[in-house]
Amino acid sequence: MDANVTLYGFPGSLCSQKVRLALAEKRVPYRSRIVDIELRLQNYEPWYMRLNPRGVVPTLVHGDRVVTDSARILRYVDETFEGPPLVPDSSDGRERMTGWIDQQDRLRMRELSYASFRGALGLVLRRVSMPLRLSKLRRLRDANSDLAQLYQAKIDDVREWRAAIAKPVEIAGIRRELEVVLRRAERQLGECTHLAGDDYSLADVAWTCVLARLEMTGLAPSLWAGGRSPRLEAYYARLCARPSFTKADVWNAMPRGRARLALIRSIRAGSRAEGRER
Ligand SMILES: N[C@@H](CCC(=O)N[C@@H](CS)C(=O)NCC(=O)O)C(=O)O
Repeated sequence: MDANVTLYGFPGSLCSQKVRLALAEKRVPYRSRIVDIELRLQNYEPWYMRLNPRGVVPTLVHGDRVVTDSARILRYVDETFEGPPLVPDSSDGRERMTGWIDQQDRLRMRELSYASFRGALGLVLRRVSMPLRLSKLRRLRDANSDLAQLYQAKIDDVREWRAAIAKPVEIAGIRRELEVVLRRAERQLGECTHLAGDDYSLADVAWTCVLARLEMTGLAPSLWAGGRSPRLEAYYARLCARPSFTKADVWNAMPRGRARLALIRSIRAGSRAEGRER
């Protein structure tokens, strides 16, 4: 474990998974600090807002460098650390990679996920967690005048998030955008084995986590699995078979049984070893 690299993230967060996957692919040792974004909402605490002014995970701290935003962190990890290169050599490949990362970034996966989680968890996330988020943010805004603007921006962000997940039309729009991009990916995979070319790249890191999220939320069968997009399905199977998928603990299902208890304990403890028992 390298005390010089710390990843502030949350086990189930898609953006944190992207960064964990890139670190696993590059074989970078790091210290993991869990920021609970679901129950205790530690991402809204003043110490964390000072680190990541948008109040989101992940944040990578390397020495005295603080890097936020998962797409930027992916590039930083590739440029800074030794290990297999995750950016194509050719300018065409680099352009394709950037295109796929941007398309991933534009998808509103947070809104789609929260609208799609089923059962009691879904209800709690939609009905209970949103008012709690807003009341905590308002309280912290009023108590921390130096951060008031950041808190106000986060309140606006959470309001939009809450409004979006309550509007089926808006969620259907996000889903349609996703369908278009997935069809494009199916075509692309007819030309090369990975999204940016024949080598694995940061684009595949990002899309591994999106496809896993769609599997976890039960959306995969109606979007790309079950023979709908055979190339994408085979590609996803190859991504899941990479050792990094397990090492980085990319979630394609909710943890259950002992794994769930271990997860709750590690969230309480605030840090955890890399990887999760399945
Ligand atoms: N563009 C940012 C988005 C980060 C983001 O939305 N993170 C989510 C988890 S995947 C989060 O922290 N949500 C909690 C919140 O917004 O309160 C990135 O890629 O890092």
